[in-house]
Amino acid sequence: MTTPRRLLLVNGPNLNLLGTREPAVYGSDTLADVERIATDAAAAHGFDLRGVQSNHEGVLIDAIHEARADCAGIVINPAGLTHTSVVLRDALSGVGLPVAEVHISNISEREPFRHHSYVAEVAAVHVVGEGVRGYATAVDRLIAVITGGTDG
Ligand code: CA2
Repeated sequence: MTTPRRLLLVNGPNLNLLGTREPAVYGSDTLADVERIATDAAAAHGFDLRGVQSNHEGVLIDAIHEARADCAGIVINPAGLTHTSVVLRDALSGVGLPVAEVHISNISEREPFRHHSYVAEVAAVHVVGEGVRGYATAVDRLIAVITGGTDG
């Protein structure tokens, strides 16, 4: 089977509130802006992108499972689930697709409870602290992993 030229973008709990508060930490862009940034970055490589955001862990896990059917990789900001969720990590490792983990803020420079990521070990790409532009970085680097750096 040929590799599909599609990515799944997963945004975890509370990221639907982006742009509404805490601009000093997360900036003023909205979730729609994030999805546009990631979609444009993917399109520059001839990929399309399906975005999902949910405040419910099971919805995110179902979307990750469904990606096996038609996606070549997953870009994920697990939000607070980063620091708590073994089941999200198991879903990502279970589908076996390459994963890029992205965080808007630099989690290693924030409160100690944000320093550990359950997802980090199953991700091939890690982007932190670049703001919402980090989603474009994550897309670029994940596509390089998928295509072996040839973009083809
Ligand atoms: O820096 C990131 O991208 C985070 O994944 C964001 C999570 C946080 O729990 C992680 O430690 C780091 C928080 C997502 C909620 O974002 C909001 C944004 C604006 C207003 C309210 C929540």
